[in-house]
Amino acid sequence: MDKSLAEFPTSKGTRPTRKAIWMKRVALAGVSLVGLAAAMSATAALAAPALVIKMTDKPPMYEPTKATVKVGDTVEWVNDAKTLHSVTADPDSAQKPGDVSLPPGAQPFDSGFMQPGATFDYTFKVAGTYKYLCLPHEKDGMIGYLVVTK
Ligand SMILES: [Cu+2]
Repeated sequence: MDKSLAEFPTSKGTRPTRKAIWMKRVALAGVSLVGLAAAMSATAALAAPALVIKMTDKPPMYEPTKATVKVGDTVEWVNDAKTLHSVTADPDSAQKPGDVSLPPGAQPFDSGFMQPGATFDYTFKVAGTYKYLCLPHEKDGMIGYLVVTK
C-alpha cells in the first residue's frame, strides 16, 4: 500500500485582503508671478504747464485768482511767498462749506502744505468750475477759481 500520500497542504495561506491606502499628497507649488510694473516707471516727458498761478503773502492770494484752461491742461501753482500755502480742492477740508466746489465727477485734490518755492502741478480731466482754497488762509479769503472748458 502506498502510504506515500502526497499530502497537499490544505491550509491555505489565507492572507487577509488588505487595502493599501495610497495617500497622495499633492504638493501645490505656489507660483508667484513677479509683477514687472514696479520696475516700469514711466517717465513721461514733462510738458510745460498751460498756466502758472502764483501764491502771494501780501495779501494772501492766488495770482491770477480766476482763470480758464482746457481739459488736459496742466496748471502749476508756485508758492512765490515766504509762508506756507496750499492748493486744496477737497470739500472735506474746507472750514466753511462752499469754499470748495468741484464739477460733478471730478476727484478732489490737495497739494498739502507747500513750502516757499514749492510747486504743485495738476492736470484737469473733468470740465467745469473749480473753487479751491488755501488751507492756512481760508479765513483770509484766499480762494481761487478755475474754469475748465472742453
Ligand atoms: Cu495761502
